[in-house]
Amino acid sequence: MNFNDIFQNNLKKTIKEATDKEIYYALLNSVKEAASIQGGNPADKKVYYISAEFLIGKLLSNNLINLGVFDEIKELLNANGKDIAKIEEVEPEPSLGNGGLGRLAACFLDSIATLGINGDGVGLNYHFGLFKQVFEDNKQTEFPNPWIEKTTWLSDTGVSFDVEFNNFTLKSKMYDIDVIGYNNGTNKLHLFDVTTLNEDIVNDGINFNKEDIKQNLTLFLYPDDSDKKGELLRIYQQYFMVSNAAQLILFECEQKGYDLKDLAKHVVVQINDTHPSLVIPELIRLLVARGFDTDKAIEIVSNTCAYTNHTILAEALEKWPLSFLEEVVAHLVPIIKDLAKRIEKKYPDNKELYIIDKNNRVHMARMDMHYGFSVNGVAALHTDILKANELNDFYKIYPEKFNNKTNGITFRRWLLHSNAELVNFIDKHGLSEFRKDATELKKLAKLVNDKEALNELLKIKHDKKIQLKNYLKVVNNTDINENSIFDIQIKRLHEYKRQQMNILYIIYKYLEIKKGNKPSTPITIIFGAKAAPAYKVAKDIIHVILCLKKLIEDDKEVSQYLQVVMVENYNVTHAEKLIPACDVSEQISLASKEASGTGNMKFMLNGAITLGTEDGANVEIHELVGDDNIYIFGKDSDTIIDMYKNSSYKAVDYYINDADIRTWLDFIISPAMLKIGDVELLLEIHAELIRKDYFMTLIDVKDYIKVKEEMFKDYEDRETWAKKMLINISEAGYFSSDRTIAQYNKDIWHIDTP
Ligand code: 26V
Repeated sequence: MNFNDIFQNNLKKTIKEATDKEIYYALLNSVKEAASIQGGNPADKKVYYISAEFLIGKLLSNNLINLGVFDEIKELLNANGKDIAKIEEVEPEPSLGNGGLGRLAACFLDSIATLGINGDGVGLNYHFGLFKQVFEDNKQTEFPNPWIEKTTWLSDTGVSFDVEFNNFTLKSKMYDIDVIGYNNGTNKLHLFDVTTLNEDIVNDGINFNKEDIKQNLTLFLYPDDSDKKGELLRIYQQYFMVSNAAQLILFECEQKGYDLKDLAKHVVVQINDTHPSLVIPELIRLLVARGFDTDKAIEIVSNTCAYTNHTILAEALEKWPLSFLEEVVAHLVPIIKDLAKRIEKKYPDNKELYIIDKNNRVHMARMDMHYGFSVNGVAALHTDILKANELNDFYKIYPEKFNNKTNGITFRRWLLHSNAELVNFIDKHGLSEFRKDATELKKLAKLVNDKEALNELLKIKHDKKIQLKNYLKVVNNTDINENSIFDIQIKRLHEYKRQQMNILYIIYKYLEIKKGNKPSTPITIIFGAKAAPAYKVAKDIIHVILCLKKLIEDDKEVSQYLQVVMVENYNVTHAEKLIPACDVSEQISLASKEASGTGNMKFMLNGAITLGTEDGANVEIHELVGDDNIYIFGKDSDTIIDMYKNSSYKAVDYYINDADIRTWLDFIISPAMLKIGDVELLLEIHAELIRKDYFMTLIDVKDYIKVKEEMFKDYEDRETWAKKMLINISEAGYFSSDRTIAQYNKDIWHIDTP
């Protein structure tokens, strides 16, 4: 196959004559053609990775990289006066995920295909994604984020299933996106849609009639579920997703002539968080409909399904009222009740194991653990906490089901694509094998005393900072100082991630500069985060950040030394520019609450140094790089878990007893801030932090500021800092999602690879 020929054929005119858009569409069509020529990853067994989210990002460049033709095409375009970066800009980015969970699913698909594993993703084709974030009046507003154009990565497969709800049946349409393995076969991401969708029912931002299921089902990911109608819509979405998945699985098995009694020999279903959990009763229902008795159907399904847990936060573990399920999919309810009864009979004395609780809520995770063969957490600490606390009752009865799979990231996107300069450096030092075996990066450590190499690393970082500066000018209308320290916190906005603690640092620093204590090197603190539309406190935190940004911008005395940036509509594309330019990676969650984090891995791989708590995968980063190459602060997870048990944290005590903390908090409602911001919102967040602070910002804030200041001081010794960068890059190989997926396959999936 000659990709170049395919491309010229699709373009139908010379590159010089074509517009960037025409080139993009021609490349897109060429990639699809090449992928179909390349074929799949055949095996007797197949994994179906079912997920409500796949945060795939733009696809063009990554597909070219995985096909092995990126450099060739880049040069060809160059020779004809075109710039691949400009072509990339034409591509719309789908926002089919909230954050880490959805991006992980995308990294996993890349690695599954790359390792030659037979495996497809299954999800929903949300036309408007999560939402597009726009800042107005220092606040987040939400708009639809359409991404499906006439020429699109989606291919209509012609496959369709009927999905039955109580009062109507919906016809699905299956679209596929190619998932091209790096130098390997092509798998599929199947995105299901309804034939009756109507985009025009969206009015005024992201509002629409939540009850009009036929027309709204695949409009948005996680539409606001702060009321009953929203919750019901989520159940409609989830059932639609899993019923299609289950029908597809059985259809493919029957097509291949497999005996469904051996389903578990041919299929493994990976349930990504609890959103796809209804696949368990749905598969049982379909098997019973095909003549299996219930016991046998349950046994088959239990040997087929595996569950991944992504959070210990109780409020994020789904528990649907049985009455809601009755309203949407009554035909699943007898099966769920039967599954629940069996457990009640077996373990009558432990209500914590019950699938249906005394309030008639169905605990989805519990169903997964009882009727699946594997339960995994996503980082070592997270899995340990699940075993010892949240899921301890289950661990006691099913120790053999529990396993850890520390998350990973695809190096194709987060290194090869986003940091060609660093790739060059690695190649130059003879380590190009890292493409096949990421642990090859360890050998970079040999350069730790090589001044020239260390200077090269610093130069690369500086170049990436200039690139980011230029990028933010265009996309965010912001001018940043490339000679400042880039301190970056990019992740969904949630109180447990403690963006508010970073805010308190900014206030502290602002006041220090006002007092005349200027930093040796200016500091740029960059945020990127979307807040769930109904999550009030998160939106208030964004408001504070934007107000502080304005306050500092307008203060010439301070703004030369401290700048605050909030990147609008943070997404994968922005991340690809931000991460390579970062010096300080903010990973400051309340210990025990961040299951893993994956941004932390991307930053490390690109030579940023972590400032973090002993939480999630930070713990493993710490172990790998050692004390000298990471900055750890704050209370550990054991202490925090105990404090929750004893309800011993009282934010107000910190406010009363610590004058510094009081000063920083009160700054939020100072006249200068009230002049810029919304008085009500600022008062609200101020009160929240003093009265409640559920995620204990104040317990760690002083240690955080102390360690952050040490870190900035250490930044001044450029050579020592460059050594830290080098060690971080060299130890990042462990976090390749190829390693993670190889472990999933070895321990859970057992699929033969070439
Ligand atoms: C979601 C929500 C939504 C409603 C408000 C409260 C709340 C709290 C937490 C969550 C998280 C849901 C699951 C999730 O996204 N987990 C993330 O999964 C990543 C991939 O494994 C992991 O790196 C992150 O640490 C974890 O938060």
